[in-house]
Amino acid sequence: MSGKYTFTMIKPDAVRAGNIGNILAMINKAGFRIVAMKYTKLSAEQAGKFYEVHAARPFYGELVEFMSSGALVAAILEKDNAVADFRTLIGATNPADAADGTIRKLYAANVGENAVHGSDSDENAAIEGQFFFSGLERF
Ligand code: 3AN
Repeated sequence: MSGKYTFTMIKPDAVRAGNIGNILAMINKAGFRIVAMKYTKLSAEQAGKFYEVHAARPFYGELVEFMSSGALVAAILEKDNAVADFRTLIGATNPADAADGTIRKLYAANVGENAVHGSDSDENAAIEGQFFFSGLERF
């Protein structure tokens, strides 16, 4: 079982498509509580830093360009078993492989522009949350 917190972003593709409200509704319905949230935009430098762990991957340049291409919604979410349950809710990285009813199945176009981010471990959830939010922005 994972811990109580995860970190998410509603990515620029989903923002452009007008799906912020639909995705937040699914997150609420699945039982996650919003601890922190902001609507913001990353510079290419900031997106590069956020995805530093993927720097050696062939899609890194494309990923940084996409994640800095428009506004996004960043949030810290709370629920028992948050990391694992949130990854179940969003579905597989590639929407073609995502289960029916998942956020990516419903709203993602392809593996690169896949609508939402979800932390892959408790440790990364903490690091990613700190990237966007101070202690004063958490409730
Ligand atoms: P996830 O977001 O499901 O944890 P990761 O951590 O493997 O997936 O990848 C991080 C992000 O990199 C993905 N959300 C996606 O935007 C992008 N990505 C992953 N694999 C590819 C790929 N094969 N081609 C393009 N972009 C990719």
